[in-house]
Amino acid sequence: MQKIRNIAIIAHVDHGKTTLVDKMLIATGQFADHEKPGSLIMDNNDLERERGITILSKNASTVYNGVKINIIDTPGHSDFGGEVERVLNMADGVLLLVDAFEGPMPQTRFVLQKAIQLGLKPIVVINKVDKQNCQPDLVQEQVFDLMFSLGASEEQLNFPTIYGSAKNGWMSNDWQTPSDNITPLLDTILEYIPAPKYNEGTTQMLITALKYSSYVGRIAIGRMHRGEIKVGQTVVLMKRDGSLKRSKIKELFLFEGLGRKSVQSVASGEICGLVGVDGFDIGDTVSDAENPEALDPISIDEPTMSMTFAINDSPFFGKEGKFVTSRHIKDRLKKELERNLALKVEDTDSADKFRVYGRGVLHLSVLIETMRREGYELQVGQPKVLFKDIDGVKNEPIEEMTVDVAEEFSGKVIDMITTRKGELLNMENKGDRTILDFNVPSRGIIGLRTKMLTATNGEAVMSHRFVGYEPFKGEIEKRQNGSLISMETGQVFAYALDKLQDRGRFFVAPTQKVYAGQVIGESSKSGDIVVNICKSKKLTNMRASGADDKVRIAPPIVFSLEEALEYIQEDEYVEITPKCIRLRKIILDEIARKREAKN
Ligand SMILES: Nc1nc2c(ncn2[C@@H]2O[C@H](COP(=O)(O)OP(=O)(O)OP(=O)(O)O)[C@@H](O)[C@H]2O)c(=O)[nH]1
Ligand SMILES: [Mg+2]
Repeated sequence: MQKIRNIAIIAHVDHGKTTLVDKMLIATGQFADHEKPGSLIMDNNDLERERGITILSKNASTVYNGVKINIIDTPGHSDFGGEVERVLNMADGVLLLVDAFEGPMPQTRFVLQKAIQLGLKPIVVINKVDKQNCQPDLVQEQVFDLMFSLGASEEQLNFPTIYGSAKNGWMSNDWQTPSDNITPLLDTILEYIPAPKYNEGTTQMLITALKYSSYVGRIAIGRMHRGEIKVGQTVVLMKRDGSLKRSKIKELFLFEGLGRKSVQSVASGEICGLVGVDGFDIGDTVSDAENPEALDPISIDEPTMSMTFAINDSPFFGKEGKFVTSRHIKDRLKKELERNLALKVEDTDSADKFRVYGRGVLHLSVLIETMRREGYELQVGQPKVLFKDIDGVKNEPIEEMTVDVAEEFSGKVIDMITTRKGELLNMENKGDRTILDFNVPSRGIIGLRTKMLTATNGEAVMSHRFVGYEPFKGEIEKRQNGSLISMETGQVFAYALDKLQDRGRFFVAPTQKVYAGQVIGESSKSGDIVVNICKSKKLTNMRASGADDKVRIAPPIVFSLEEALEYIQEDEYVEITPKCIRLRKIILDEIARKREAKN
């Protein structure tokens, strides 16, 4: 028996996975609490820190009571569900975290189902018991029922439950007797999660993840399934398409703390990184050179959504970005394909446009945001869900959605979702909150979040995940309000804005530069209107100077990238530069646009 435990931390988004991993690393001396940055140690890239979510799964390890614990932190957002499914292949057990107030949510069900199917042993952690009005016992029962309904084995159903508050740094066997440490959880891991089995035989490893290093390039990450692997060994890479490639292992890594440790050999059961296996993809098997044997390939998630990525051809192009040509964008997308498994890119009939397929708005917007930080300029079209033809019938992706909202708003929420072809499945009261479960077409979810927050005073918490394809549910009414479009290229004048306040809500502020055809606001009526926002007060009428300063203008609406992507209409683009996010009509010229609309 090796002194190792391989665990993955899984949960719905925000239920506290990374906070707990951080606490495990601190409790076992990998990190002193005072060394901790303001944000989570494990969420270590800029986007993760800014958004407070995990985007990429990560490996870390620590040692407790002489046992090495390999920990895989996973993202909770449903766009990254495919990645969670894959990395579970490296684990023998999971910590299933569930928020003691929210209980099991759509993504809890998804990740738990995958863990159960793989036969992993679960430890249930009811987290956030410090929250007011939480119901740890009820949530524990719900998790049991969920596991039962997902077909868990007798052994899996015999899971231990630990209660606690990752944030406050304690775990306990009983939520009513808080402790001041997480030892009860660490002890349970050693006791309950089995040590990995040593499989006798020739070398076999499934590549389940990859990491980039500026020194050594792409590192293949996976769990040694059988036998051993050594530096200098010749191996065969078995690709998913059946082809074979010989290569030599240049370097081997184990995970140690938050970093990597170079080693000479790795035995079955360990999670490791390989350097030297050229041209690998996730899902390939690294195998013995004489007796190549492939492991079962892992499922690769199909894209559910697509967007057009185009070069920036707005009148303001190239003012802020370093990379603006179609060559730049094409090369960058190609590079991304090497590491972003759920992504697909297709050429279009225009050399300046690409169709990019992904797992959802967040998945694609993370790529766009990364590109803009690297200095790219581009334009992106409205996200489109992918329909499927099944037996001659048009089918569309359907998602299960849970909305948690104050009781008084539940009517509004139901109304909003049913107009988007959603179907109410269940409604439950929890204190003064109502929990609503729906099935909704993915189409109906695009753009819903902002609307719902506005309708519920920012109260509603919604989450959703893809469940499958169903016959098309019929047209959904489009956004009611038209766009306010700038007539001219120039500077926004406070005077003009003031005069136009009753036309709708604006996305621009005085002194900002705009161009003709730019979408500068949302009309209070349906149908687009072109307005002149660059008009100053006629000089001849100007009596007192500074009259412009006195106007009272509502502050502009500022969209995040995701909001902008979900907001635009079919004939609009989001223009993205390192400094700006602008909305625009694809056809800037008013007459040309009208002619096109007629056709
Ligand atoms: N009240 C309370 N808040 C907690 C607790 N644990 C974590 N949080 C908070 O919950 C939020 C989300 O925590 P994370 O650790 O980022 O959650 P996560 O599950 O890793 O989220 P994703 O990786 O994005 O799915 C943060 O604001 C934490 O401070 C807890 O025990 N009690
Ligand atoms: Mg996290």
